[in-house]
Parts: sequence; structure tokens; C-alpha cells
Amino acid sequence: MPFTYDDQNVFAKILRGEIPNDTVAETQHTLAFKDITPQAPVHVLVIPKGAYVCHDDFMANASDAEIADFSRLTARIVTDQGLSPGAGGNGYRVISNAGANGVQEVPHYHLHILGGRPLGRMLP
Ligand code: D5M
Repeated sequence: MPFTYDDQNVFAKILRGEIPNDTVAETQHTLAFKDITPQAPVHVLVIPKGAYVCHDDFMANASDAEIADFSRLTARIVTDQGLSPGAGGNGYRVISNAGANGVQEVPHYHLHILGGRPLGRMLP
């Protein structure tokens, strides 16, 4: 079954410029901005500019160019924020919530990048 995209979601409004955001980085296909309710000293959301609902929608239906752009920008933000363990940083976590059980609040695909403090174990 195809995904149904709600173009009234808050990230769609950000992409249309209808509400402001605290931009961290922007490329042709991707926007990254600070989460409005940060859960860590670094809490950045990375979203594709295209209308995708969640991770599997994006990976199944986006172009290779969109996926590469999104993935590379995510890595660049991790590095730019000083989080990369390969460059002396203390590490980070990338999460994407999807659907009801994933407790996804905004139905436009996004990754959370969290860092700047010990994040604790997420899995038993
Ligand atoms: O989380 C959605 C995330 O989006 C949540 O951490 C708050 C954030 N959010 C909601 N509205 C805004 C605006 N306007 N700017 C920045 N961040 C925002 P999830 O549960 O993964 O869907």
C-alpha cells in the first residue's frame, strides 16, 4: 500500500517557509535544523525535502541522489558538531521513529542526531 503524505505536517510547513526553523545545514535535497525540544546538548533533525513519511518510504521511493545527499549531510553534521569518534568526539546516536509503535509525532521522515552527553543504553 502506498504511503499517504499529510502536507499539513509541521516539517512540510518548515520546508515551504511557512514557519521558521533554526537551520544547521542545507543542501539540494536535504535540510537540517535544531530540534525545538532538545533532548541533548546537540539535537539536530535531518529531513529530506521530498515528501516521504518515514524511513522505509524514503529508502524505497527516494532517488539515489536524494538518499546519498541525505546520508552524506547527516555524516557531515556529526563531524561538524564535533561528535565523530573517528575525530576525537565522544560519539552520538541517530534515531528515526516511525508510525504508532515508533511514536512518530511528525509524519515527515526525519533522523534525530543526538550527542554532547552520555545517552544511556537504549536496548537491553
Ligand atoms: O519527533 C519529532 C520531533 O520534532 C520532536 O523532537 C520535536 C520536533 N519538532 C516539532 N516541531 C518542531 C519545530 N517547529 N521545529 C523544530 N523541531 C520541531 P518524532 O517523535 O520523531 O516525530
